[in-house]
Amino acid sequence: MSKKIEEKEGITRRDLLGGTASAAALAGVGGLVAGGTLMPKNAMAADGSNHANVAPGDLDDYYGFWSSGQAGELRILGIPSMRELMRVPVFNRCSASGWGQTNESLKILNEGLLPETKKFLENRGGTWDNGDLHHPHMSFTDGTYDGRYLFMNDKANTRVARVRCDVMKCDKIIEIPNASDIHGLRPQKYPRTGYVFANGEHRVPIPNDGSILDEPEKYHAIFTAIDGDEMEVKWQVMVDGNLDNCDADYQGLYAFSTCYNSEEGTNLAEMTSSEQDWAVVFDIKRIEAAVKSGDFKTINGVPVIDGRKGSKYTRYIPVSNSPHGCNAAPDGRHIVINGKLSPTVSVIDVTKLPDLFNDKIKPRDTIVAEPELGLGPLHTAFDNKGNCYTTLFLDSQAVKWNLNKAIEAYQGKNVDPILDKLDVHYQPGHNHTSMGETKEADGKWLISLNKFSKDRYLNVGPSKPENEQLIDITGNKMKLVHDGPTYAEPHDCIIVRADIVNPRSIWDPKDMMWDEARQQAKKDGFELGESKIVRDGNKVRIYMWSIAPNFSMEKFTVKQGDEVTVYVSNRDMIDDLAHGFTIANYGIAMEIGPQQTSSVTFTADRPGVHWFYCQWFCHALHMEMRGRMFVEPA
Ligand code: CUK
Ligand code: CUA
Repeated sequence: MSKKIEEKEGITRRDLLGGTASAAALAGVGGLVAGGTLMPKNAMAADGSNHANVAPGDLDDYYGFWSSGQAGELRILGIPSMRELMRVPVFNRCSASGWGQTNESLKILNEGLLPETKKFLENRGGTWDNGDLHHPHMSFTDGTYDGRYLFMNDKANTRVARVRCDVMKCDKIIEIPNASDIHGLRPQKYPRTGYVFANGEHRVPIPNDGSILDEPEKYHAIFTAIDGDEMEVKWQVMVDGNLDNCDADYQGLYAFSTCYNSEEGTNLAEMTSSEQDWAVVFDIKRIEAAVKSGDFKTINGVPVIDGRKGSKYTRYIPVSNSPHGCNAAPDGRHIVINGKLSPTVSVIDVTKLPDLFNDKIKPRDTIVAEPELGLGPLHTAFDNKGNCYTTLFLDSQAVKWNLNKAIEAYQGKNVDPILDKLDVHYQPGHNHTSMGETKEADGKWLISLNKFSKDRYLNVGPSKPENEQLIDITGNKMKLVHDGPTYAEPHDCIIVRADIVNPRSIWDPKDMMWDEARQQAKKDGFELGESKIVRDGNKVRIYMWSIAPNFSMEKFTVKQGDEVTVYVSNRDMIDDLAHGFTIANYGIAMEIGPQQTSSVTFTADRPGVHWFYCQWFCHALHMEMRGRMFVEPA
């Protein structure tokens, strides 16, 4: 917080702006624009009566991209207001948008599944409708976010998804072969993404065909490198132990994973029995050379490199029992491994890794600091001043500590690296700072994603929201400024400067998302966007357009038993003018954004009159925006 502002007793952003914020007005206030430097006093009130410091109509400084855990979607928040701006369905089924029902979304959901999964799903509706999305991360170019894509994992069904940042919709989902239950996920930071690294957390027998149960030595964990442009698995590395979280360096040379089960046990007692586990380091250049030279086994079509102990492709750095978070510092040099069951974090210096891989030093020689921070360190975030912020799950605290001081203390100097501790409410998992996983970390905001809210909100019954707290980190002491409840269960988030993210306002009508619809219309002899009915045996294709408040057809007729595909092209060109298409008592609903085409296929097995209507409020005559499907009895 700026001193100048503090001195002006009682001044608020609204006072400064006369109630409506504008960039021009802000520019006059000595450059105190960016979040954190201009904090109205009432935003800091503990009673939560003010919704942080973004006035109605004013825009946030940052996009927050949030996971939703077992809810399966991606969420977009504005930071610092913590306003939820959008939900992007990814691994879940969405009633509002038709994700999981439209032909366009089903193609994305299903085409990247492995053959045996497709077979498994045949009698289960054909598609997964759940997922467990933990880690959303943006694509990088040269060590910072580039606004192209967001990548995210599905721990429940072993998938990796990509969201296009130009339209904020998922465009690719792939299932990862050989691995089981993708957890840690990070994009390559340098030179660009490039690879997306993904950890298969749970060890399973390979092949997992039912011939092996209690022979843990035949279980394996798999580290995967995916090409983020093609969304294809490029190579995998088989490792000892399991894999938890991961990160990449700023040089494009190494990737890192934490391992919490070096014991390779299959139950809790076995998994936590030894004093030490490890962080695995992957030598990307050596692995790429191995892929070229053929030093791998092809399993399910993917080159799998043996990176178990003794391999030249990996090194295992011992750290205390059951480490969890893995975070590369924006100084480009240090990787923080978070202790979880140990009160310490271990700091790896990446400049020592070439010597480690050439066997000139021992694995532990790469550790340059190991400060004791408190109980249950899970994840660490960074500012632009060499400070780190670590969540303490068991202590319910955020701890701020200085990296250089921690290194000095490890060298034997009598310095305390801990600068501040702040109570959070309660039991934090991930945290994140504004731009904190890039070289452009700016030290403005810290988010603490707390697993329990307990008494922080009105009681809503036995199921309670999580609690996400916004902390101002511009001063020496951390300042809690906002509580935000969220539904199940955001593990992780990133906070991206708003100028990096530039989505379109309306779709390009030529977007590839509905290319199959376009090709089908062409085969049927016209351009998508026209209003036509095409009968092709017992297949009927209804092509309609919508312009508020009309569908191009008041009614259409099909026969009972027909396979019907309805294509709706929204020809409105107005910002925010989405239409919907719902068929009553047929379980059909989808969204059609401005200039978008959406389609849905179903069997017309219920005779009679069925109203279809627009379910996205679009016009004063929105209620009247409807028509009839008549299904003639067979
Ligand atoms: S994990 Cu959830 S608190 Cu899946 Cu990133 Cu650490
Ligand atoms: Cu169109 Cu509501």
